[in-house]
Amino acid sequence: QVTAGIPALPQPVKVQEIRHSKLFINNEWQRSCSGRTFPTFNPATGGKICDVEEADKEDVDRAVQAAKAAVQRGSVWRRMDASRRGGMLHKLADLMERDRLLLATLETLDTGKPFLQSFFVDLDGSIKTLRYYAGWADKIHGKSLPVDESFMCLTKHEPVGVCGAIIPWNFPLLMFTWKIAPALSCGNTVVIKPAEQTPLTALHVGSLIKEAGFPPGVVNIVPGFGPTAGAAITNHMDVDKVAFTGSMEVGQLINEAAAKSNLKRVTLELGGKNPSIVFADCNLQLAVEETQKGAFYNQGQCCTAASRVFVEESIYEEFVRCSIQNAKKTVIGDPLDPQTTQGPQIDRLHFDKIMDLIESGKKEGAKLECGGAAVGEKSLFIQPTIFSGVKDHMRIAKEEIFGPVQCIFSFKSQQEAIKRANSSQYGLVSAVFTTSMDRALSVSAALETGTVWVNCYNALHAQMPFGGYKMSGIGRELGEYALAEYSEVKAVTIKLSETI
Ligand code: TXE
Repeated sequence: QVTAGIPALPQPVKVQEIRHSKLFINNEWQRSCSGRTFPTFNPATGGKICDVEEADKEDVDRAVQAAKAAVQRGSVWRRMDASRRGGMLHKLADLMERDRLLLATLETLDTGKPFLQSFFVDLDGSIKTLRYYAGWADKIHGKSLPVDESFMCLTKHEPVGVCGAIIPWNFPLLMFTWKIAPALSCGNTVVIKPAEQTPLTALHVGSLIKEAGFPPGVVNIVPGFGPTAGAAITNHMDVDKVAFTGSMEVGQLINEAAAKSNLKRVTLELGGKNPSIVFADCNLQLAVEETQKGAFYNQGQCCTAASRVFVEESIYEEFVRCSIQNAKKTVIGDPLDPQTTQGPQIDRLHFDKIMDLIESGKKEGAKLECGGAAVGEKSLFIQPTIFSGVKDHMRIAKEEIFGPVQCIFSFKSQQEAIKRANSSQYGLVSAVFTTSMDRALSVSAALETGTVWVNCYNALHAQMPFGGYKMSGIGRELGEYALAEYSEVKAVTIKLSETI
């Protein structure tokens, strides 16, 4: 539909009933062994969307058995041509495109994120990730190596086996595809646990996985809670690798459980307290908009959130003033309304954590420039909040807030800004705003983070590796780098009887 040359915006669909709420094991919809279910809620209204079957240890055992059988030597999946594996990932991407409006609607219902963001960011990123790894499937290969003496030496890249995945609620579909796409491209099988707050899009994609023709057991989806279903995956002796996105504390538990069980391979994508450094020679409007997008995107619930914005002293006041103006453009409301740019926080527990940190900012002496309170009495919406005059020792300067809160600091010298930016246990992403390419290059070389954005923010691409330095994680997702996390390297050394 096109009105006066402007294409109509995509619209959410009416969801009459949730079709998939059971465990997806061996390409079948199964009840949980315990018979237990748990509710999932719409954070915008507080209403229950539906009950979902709750996986526990026994269900995870069933899923792992299915995944193990599907990846064993001689299985259909193991013997399948690599190019066909890639074709199936493309097919899955096609089906997600077909169901894009429904998936975007479900994502918004379950998370509260604005519909257009679900449609244009989460769905777009998920589909592109699947296509990117579809292309890799028949290009994953080893090398032949020139060793000393008369040997023929080559390496082969083989699947790791059964890959466990545990994902969070802030980007349910995107995290689902970031995990399954490289795993399947490399020929592994997967047991994945969505976050207990947001199981719905993963389960819908389960139905698409079956429709795309993946053999039974290749992907198994076990909605449930962390200490039960999640821990069963990390402790399992037949899970060969676990990939996790979530909090640093749970990341530590997972690494420990992996070490104590079967030394399964571990990749972790944890939190951040991400610095942006804004120099006086920057394009000010661009820096204001990008850092604020970084701080407020997805209600601030991003591991990449621009949570520490260091601004050079000479432009500090103007930067704060423009940031306040920019924050006023935020449209808080029903996330299904395409005009809305900010929805509710994910749940009451998380809402309370954010409000507690906002209070701590006020108490510890940061200057509240705008926001700082909830919207309405019972809802989970929080006003976009800006603190200026933030000092490095304050809680809001050190702890991951994961809410729509921007903290602005001032700095005098480049050296000082770099030192303060790096003085964090985290090292996920950072950003630099300057029109000097020379400065951009030297500052990005000095920042201890897995990603550095120059004059942009949240610019993520399937081709680019993503992951953290220090306590922000282990390993890399996306790009060619992620293939190494889902492959074992086999070195084959052949003695030659003579060298010609
Ligand atoms: O995370 P958890 P929560 C940060 C953010 C947020 C805080 C808490 O600061 O405020 O973490 O959020 C599963 N064994 N991030 O409580 O608990 C859980 O079921 C195995 C950063 O939601 O880490 C879910 O599937 N699994 C972040 C997943 O871990 C366990 C995204 C994440 O939940 C488990 C989300 C256990 N013992 C929160 N306990 C990011 N990096 O983007 C929980 N889980």
